[in-house]
Amino acid sequence: MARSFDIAVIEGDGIGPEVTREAIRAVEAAAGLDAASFQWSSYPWGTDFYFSHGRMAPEDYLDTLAGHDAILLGAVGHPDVQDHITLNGLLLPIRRRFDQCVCLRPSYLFPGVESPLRDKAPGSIDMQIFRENTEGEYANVGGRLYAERTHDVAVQTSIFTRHGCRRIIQAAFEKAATRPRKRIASITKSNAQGYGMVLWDEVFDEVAAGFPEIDTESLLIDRAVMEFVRRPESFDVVVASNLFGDILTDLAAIVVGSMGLAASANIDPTRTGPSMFEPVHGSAPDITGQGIANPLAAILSAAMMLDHLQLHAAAAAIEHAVKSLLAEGGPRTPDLGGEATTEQTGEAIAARIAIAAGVST
Ligand code: GGG
Repeated sequence: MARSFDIAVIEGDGIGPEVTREAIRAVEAAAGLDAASFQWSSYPWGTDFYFSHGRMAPEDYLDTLAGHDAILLGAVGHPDVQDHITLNGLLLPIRRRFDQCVCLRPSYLFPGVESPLRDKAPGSIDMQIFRENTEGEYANVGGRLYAERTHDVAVQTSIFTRHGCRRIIQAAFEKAATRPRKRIASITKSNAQGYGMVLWDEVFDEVAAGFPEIDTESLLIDRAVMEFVRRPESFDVVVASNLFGDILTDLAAIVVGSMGLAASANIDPTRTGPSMFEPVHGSAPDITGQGIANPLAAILSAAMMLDHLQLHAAAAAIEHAVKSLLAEGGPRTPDLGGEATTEQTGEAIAARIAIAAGVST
């Protein structure tokens, strides 16, 4: 039976529209494998909207999104708008409103892609990083006192709840249990952050007790960044707070070759509301409009969306197309040492998917 899905598309800023276009092209090419069809509901929110309306999206934008099966996001950010406005005016409220407590960001060294680290074998780096996504350092709790005076004060509070720690750590353990290496690393700074991150450590130990088959390690963030460079192959599943997860996933993306390959999913595990899928990278104003942005992170994020929607054959076809394109020296954008455009890369991926789907292009 054909299944149809209504996807909210927020292309956003900078290279967002360029890469999102290719993600949609890949999904359309793969949809037939699961007898699925898609309606793409496009919302012109972001900094252009901000310049005309003084806000990043209409007041009721979260209600608008609630009716969709998933959200596909490109990028947010503009050099003329402070980043806290773009993030807090669009992206972070979506994660909180729809309780997208799991931010899953895989990092994999694809065959055919070179790590900046010496002698790393294809496939040898393979991490699944679970970033807490609705509280922690991004909770947006605090305020300013005496703003615009010389003695102004800013308070920024991190929020760590037992419930919030438990659900991200539990999700990470559940993933580790499905993977051959069965390892998990928890990253905090609980020697200095003696309340919230100590609570995190306690919850980590409690959840670990339910998974005796999984090897665990707990690292402080300063040690973790060293080990991500020194021994990235040793990490399997990693779980970290909102801020640390954000930073670690940029580092991991570069270790496996490019920000242009880093996909991400913001997931509500209860499936009550829509989950959101976006490349890890931002709007990249330095290359916007040049047609050279790498669309593979957006395409792989769309594959994560398909997996979440239980369209596993379509998701696998996209992942295989990306893997084979990279392994076989197919067209690639300049960040990966190639000369292909965003569109040429997207077309090459769609052609590979079409072969898998038995459709002629
Ligand atoms: N691809 C989405 C995007 O533009 N992200 C920019 C960003 O700064 N995100 C911060 C975050 O993921 O928390």
